[in-house]
Amino acid sequence: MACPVKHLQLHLILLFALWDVCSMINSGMLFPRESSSREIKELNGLWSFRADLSPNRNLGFEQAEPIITTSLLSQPNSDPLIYNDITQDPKLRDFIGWVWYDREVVVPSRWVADKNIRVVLRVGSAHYYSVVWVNGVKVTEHHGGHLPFEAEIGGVLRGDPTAPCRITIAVNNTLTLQTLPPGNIQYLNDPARYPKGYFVQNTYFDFFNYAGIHRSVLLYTTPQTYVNDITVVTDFADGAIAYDVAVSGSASSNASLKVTLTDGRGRCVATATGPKGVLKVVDATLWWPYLMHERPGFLYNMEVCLQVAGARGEVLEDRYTLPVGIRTVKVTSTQFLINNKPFYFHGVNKHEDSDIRGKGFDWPLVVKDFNLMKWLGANSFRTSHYPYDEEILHMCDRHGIVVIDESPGVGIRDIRSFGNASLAHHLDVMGELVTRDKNHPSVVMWSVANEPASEMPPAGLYFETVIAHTKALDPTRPVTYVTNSNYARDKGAPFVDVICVNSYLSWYHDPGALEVISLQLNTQFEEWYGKYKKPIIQSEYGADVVPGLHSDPPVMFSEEYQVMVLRSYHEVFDQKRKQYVIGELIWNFADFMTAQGVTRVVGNKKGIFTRQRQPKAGAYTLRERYWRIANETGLLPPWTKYPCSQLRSP
Ligand code: BDP
Repeated sequence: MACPVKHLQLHLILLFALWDVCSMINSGMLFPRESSSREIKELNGLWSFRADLSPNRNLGFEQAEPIITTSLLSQPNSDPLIYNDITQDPKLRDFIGWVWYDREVVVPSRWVADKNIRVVLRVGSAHYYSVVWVNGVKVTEHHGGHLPFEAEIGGVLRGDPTAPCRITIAVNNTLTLQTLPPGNIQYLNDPARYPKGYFVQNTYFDFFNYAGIHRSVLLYTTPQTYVNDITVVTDFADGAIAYDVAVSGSASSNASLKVTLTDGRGRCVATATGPKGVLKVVDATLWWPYLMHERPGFLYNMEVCLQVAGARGEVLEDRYTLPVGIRTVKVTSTQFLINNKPFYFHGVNKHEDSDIRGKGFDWPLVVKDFNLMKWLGANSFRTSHYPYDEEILHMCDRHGIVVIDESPGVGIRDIRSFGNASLAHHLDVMGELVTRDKNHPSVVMWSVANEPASEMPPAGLYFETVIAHTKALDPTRPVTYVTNSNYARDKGAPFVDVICVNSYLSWYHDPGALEVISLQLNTQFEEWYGKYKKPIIQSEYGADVVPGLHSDPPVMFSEEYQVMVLRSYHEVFDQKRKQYVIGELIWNFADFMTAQGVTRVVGNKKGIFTRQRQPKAGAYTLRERYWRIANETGLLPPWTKYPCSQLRSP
């Protein structure tokens, strides 16, 4: 008789082998963590800053290559790293082109003197195209915001150990039809209407294109032979964690590896040796989503200890600890399963966005947002419309908040953005995203794009390729993109695992006509399911509200209207979630800044919270609903049982 546990373990190993064969990534992007062999020096705070306002926007390069002279920075502002909303200068708020950051850093002399130390400069994200120099030597460049990039700079520092370490980063926010997201620069040449050289940047998304350095810049160290990457695949059925450690450095072929798994109390629960193996946890505690289990977000710590013999026979060590959650994800034609139990997404779409900071990372904001999501009874969110800071994913892992991890592929709407150059870049970006986020248990699905023109002829092959590539990079997670195309004409839908549909009934379509929602939403679901027989998430729906605006009967932009839109959608969700609708994500968690336009009153107001994170009436409607759904599942732990009757809209 076949043993189911053995069968599952074999399945896991096969899956992992597949990952191995398919993986096209050689270099890892492990989140920087301190350990007995690794140190971190954060470079946050004030940097010298200057935008290149010269007519051709190229003065910095003309003056600076290869050594950055100080002339461009001769009147440095002392600005935080995102500049758009901290300035009083409208030219800088809407600036397009190169900006320059520069800073002298004190590097511990030991890092330079000890040749066994690698010194790595890491930029968490800079938008969009960046070039980095250390002491005038170009060390790296990177295309794309929202994802990290790094460079080993020990060699440069050792070149002249007496020189201070001067880091210069040039960042250009110009978008083209081949960038992700795409955009284009349009010159307006009518001399009667525009000054000479006047141009605008057009984008096909509404959020403000915050520029500059968005996330942490830091230096960290590793030994010369080091743990470069770790991949884990877990199986809930037999508590198995299959791991694969990539080692880099001159002595990598002689490295020995020990892997130790500890539980929350630091007790060792499994060990293994060698770069690849399987850790077996007896009576494993699984990773569960928030509101699905009394112990959501349980994480083990997997410590990898690498040892090599040094030149004098001494033992050189690298240690890296990865948090690991044991869980599986599976999609059927009607369900989304986590650990083989049906999971219903009742959550939000977010933006990294707040007053003054724009998209700049901010811990108090992150914590506030998690408190609000838990208050709301939200169990999930989509990282609309780009990868979020890794610290946010760590929070999701710990709190059991489920994530649909989206690439910056938003607004692929021009046919020229479906060409080979765009496709090649999209594949690279998916590689960077999967490399960075593959080990997060909270990440349950990849979204490769938002609202592309997926009815255009090249979209079929384009999305077939991007999705196949993503699945090859990670065979363990479903892949989707978010569509607002017509079900009959969408060319990418045959390749997704889950259909994610956005619709704005009674808003962008039939504005003001609340009575059409029920019929049209029913039709939407039946058409998509009828054609594809795949589970569906309502990945966006909502209505703008100017907070404090009231109207009865409800009219657009009033608090009452948003509530009515939500309720009308919810009635249909309640019928369809018994069948094949597996989730609902409100657009949006909070109001956010947009480009200026006639449909935006200082930003997009579809938040159920204001930009300052205060609830609108819609937040209470959603809160009542989400807790009711959580209570209904019967899986809610007793300590979280929420007295729905006491939840009332104000
Ligand atoms: C959707 C987009 C989202 C917008 C939203 C809106 O996916 O990014 O913010 O419309 O206009 O189509 O509010």
